[in-house]
Amino acid sequence: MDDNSKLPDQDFTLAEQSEDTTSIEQPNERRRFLQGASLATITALLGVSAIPFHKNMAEGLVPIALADDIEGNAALDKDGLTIHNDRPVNAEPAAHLLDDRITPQSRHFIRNNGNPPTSMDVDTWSLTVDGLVDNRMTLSIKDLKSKFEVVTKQLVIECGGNGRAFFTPPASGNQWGYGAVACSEWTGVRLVDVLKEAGIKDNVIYTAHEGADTHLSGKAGKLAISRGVPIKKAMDPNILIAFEQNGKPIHPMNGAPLRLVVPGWPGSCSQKWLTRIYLRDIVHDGPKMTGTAYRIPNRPVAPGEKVDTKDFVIIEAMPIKSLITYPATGQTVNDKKLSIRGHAWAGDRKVKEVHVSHDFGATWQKAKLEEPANDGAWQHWSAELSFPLSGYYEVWARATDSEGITQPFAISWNPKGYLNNTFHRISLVVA
Ligand SMILES: Nc1nc2c(c(=O)[nH]1)N[C@H]1C(S)=C(S)[C@@H](COP(=O)(O)O)O[C@H]1N2
Ligand SMILES: [Mo]
Repeated sequence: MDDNSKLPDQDFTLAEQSEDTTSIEQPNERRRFLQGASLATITALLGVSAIPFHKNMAEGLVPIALADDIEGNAALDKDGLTIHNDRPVNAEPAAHLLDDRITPQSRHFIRNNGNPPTSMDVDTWSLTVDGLVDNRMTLSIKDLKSKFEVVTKQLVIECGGNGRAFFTPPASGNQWGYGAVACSEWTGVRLVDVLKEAGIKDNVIYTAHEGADTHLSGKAGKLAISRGVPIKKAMDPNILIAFEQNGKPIHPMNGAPLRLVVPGWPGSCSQKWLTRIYLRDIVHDGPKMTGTAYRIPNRPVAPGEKVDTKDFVIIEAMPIKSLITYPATGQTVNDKKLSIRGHAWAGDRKVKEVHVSHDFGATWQKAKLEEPANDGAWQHWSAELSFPLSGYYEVWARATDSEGITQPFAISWNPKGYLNNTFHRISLVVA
């Protein structure tokens, strides 16, 4: 496998992209080989006697059992996460490690753009709220707890680059598979309550967020990332300034002792180690708000096409997506009947339906779908499958949102590999 090969520099590279410290680990040649391989070769590589639904396999479809090269390594005290990078730390769990209804701290992915702060002291931490407000405020965590209503919600955080590993040609950045998503239970105060207390001036259009992490260059005063949301979005009562994760202090790598949680929008909006929120009368232009960072072309582009930055728009709500969290991909099962399950989520919308297929998408069966625990939480689904014969199968999941938008089989390419919400495919061998 050539999964350590480096991509040649791409000419859409822009200023903030050169700050990327990330590497490429894309198995391109192997993919091309597999796309051209015969049924006999594929069957032999899979080590099975048959692929019962092989007639449904589209030309060039790479069996997911051979396409996945995501392995589990231990990351910190996180549980079996794959490490993409150790400076800064970026790590994700395999899909089956996300089987819990509420994601444990130990399995919440880590996406760091800079160096985490060295001190995360809950007693001395302070949050400044300023910019275009009537009353500038500096609040301790104790102040937040005593001045505002404290609420607990299950909220999805998903990196805008989740699924980047599956783009061809590869997009630069962390090669996230399926696991840069989580739904922990967050306790904190509503952002809207804090902003209202500060008094929002009439000309405000955007928020701006700052955290205590430092830029990788070590330059004093240089921020690693500072993003914001339109003021209309900031009024969403599901956005929390959180100080607890799953009833415990927030994990140090997930933003202890204070972070924003903006469910349904790219994870980058959810500033960790939060120290400041200021209100602006322009679209915020902090690091990773401009250029190609967390932005996509305003039109479909050809794979590898060079796109002018003026044609990029900021990513807002994340698209409909689902995961199969049980069983793990690659399992051999002895039963011809199997219960499978997972989660689905839909940005600012709700999930209306989930369907599953065990015959490469020729037929689909409706899964049982639960209501979310609260707005901003993912929804759990389950289904019973029966397999007619022994051999290699793929199970695919596909969710549809409340506006009728369904996950696609393939997604149009974009330069930074954002918003990949194609079906989750797992492989199973029925003995
Ligand atoms: N201060 C700070 N906040 C941050 C980041 C960061 O690097 N620094 N990364 C952002 C990105 S890109 C994502 S996807 C989420 C990830 O949250 P997690 O690491 O808790 O999973 O945090 C966001 N908040
Ligand atoms: Mo992210």
